[in-house]
Amino acid sequence: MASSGGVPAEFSPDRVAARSAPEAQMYREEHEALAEPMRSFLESNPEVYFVPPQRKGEPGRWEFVPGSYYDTTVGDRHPHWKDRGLPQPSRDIGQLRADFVQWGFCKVADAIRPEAVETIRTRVLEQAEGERLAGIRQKTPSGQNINCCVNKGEVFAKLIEQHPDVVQGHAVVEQLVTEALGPGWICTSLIAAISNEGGVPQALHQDQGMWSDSRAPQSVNILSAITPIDETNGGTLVIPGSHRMLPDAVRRGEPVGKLPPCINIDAPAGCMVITHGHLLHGTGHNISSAPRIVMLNGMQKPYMRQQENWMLSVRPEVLKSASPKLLHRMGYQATTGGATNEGHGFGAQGKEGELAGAVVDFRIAADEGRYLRVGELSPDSPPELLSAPYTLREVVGKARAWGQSAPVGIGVGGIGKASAKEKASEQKEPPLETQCSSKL
Ligand SMILES: O=C(O)CCC(=O)C(=O)O
Ligand SMILES: [Fe+2]
Repeated sequence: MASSGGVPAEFSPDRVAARSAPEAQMYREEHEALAEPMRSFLESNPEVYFVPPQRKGEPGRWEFVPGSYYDTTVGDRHPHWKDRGLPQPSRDIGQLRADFVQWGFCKVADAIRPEAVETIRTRVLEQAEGERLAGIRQKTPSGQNINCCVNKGEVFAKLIEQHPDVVQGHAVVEQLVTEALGPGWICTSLIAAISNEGGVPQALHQDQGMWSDSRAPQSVNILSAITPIDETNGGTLVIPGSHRMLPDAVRRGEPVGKLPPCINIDAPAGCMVITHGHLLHGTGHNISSAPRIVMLNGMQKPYMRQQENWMLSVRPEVLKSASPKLLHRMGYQATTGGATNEGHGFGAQGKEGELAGAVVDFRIAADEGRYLRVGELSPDSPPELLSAPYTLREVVGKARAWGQSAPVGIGVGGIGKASAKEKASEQKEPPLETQCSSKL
């Protein structure tokens, strides 16, 4: 049976819609289950709700409802929490690990060097004012966010890569993140979250809504206190232990019940608070007159899409001076299953500095207006098209010159031949010659 234009009637959009009622759809229960555990959490905990942001021209005017989730204090002063051993700032990796597993967060004391804290604080405040004057301020219900910080000061690039010049506690922090996420983790974004006087509290949320039944997280957030934070200036609200309570309910197939109350996290400047992706949290409200600054630096599994689209947004100068570690962290290393570019990156493991998966040269070529992509080719293509200086050739040639693999079958001709020096210092990785499309 044929309909208009000879297209079989089964393919007509109306016919498809008529046969795709919700009951007919496959995997429906699983997709609907994505509303959980937040739906039952909100039903069972009515003191948690979305606080409508202030209206324009009425900063500071919102209805404070006593007894709500944000009407709270820090753990040490909270009647429910004060004697329960909530995380304290620590440099002891054993203690930090135990805190993270039990409570869903830990506080790495003195993780950032004091001089770097000061540089970040000054830079964030200047940037905030600059963006306001430029008319591009990114307002939030709590105050103001500075996005894509990597473009806005060298100190931020070093914060993302946890360079020892900035993050003196990097060994502890990176070890904990690696245990939480497994090897190969990358960064999702670096944002400065400023909470200003009168801002509203953020809705409680999980940063990781996916894999809602997992024990280990797929993402963690590193919240760096740049000003001291506490209950007076919007210290991050959290429900300690919620990173276990919510997934437990999902695994049991039961609704989430009544949860314990929120606290405000308190932390001195320079402390890094690492949070589990399933932990319920949100910005608190600031009743002090000074801005509160927390750097939000999420880390995640390498196969998840990143929050910041660093492939497009990073400034060329930042990319050119980026360390292999920073490039990796921003997702510029393909993993065979992700971020390959015109096929370059198949066979790569997503490691730092691995030329077989390095995609930054494509971006730099694009910036310089010389990215030549492979288009339609055929046996009838003119010779100049067949021998064109495709950027793919250049990138693959560079990887091969260093003894690293490239997609099977790509001839690199004379382009990218190794220099004697390069040959002498070949990388230690064994060449990967297989083309595999399933590895993440
Ligand atoms: O500002 C904070 O304290 C936390 C912000 C946050 O959790 C978020 O924006 O996802
Ligand atoms: Fe968050």
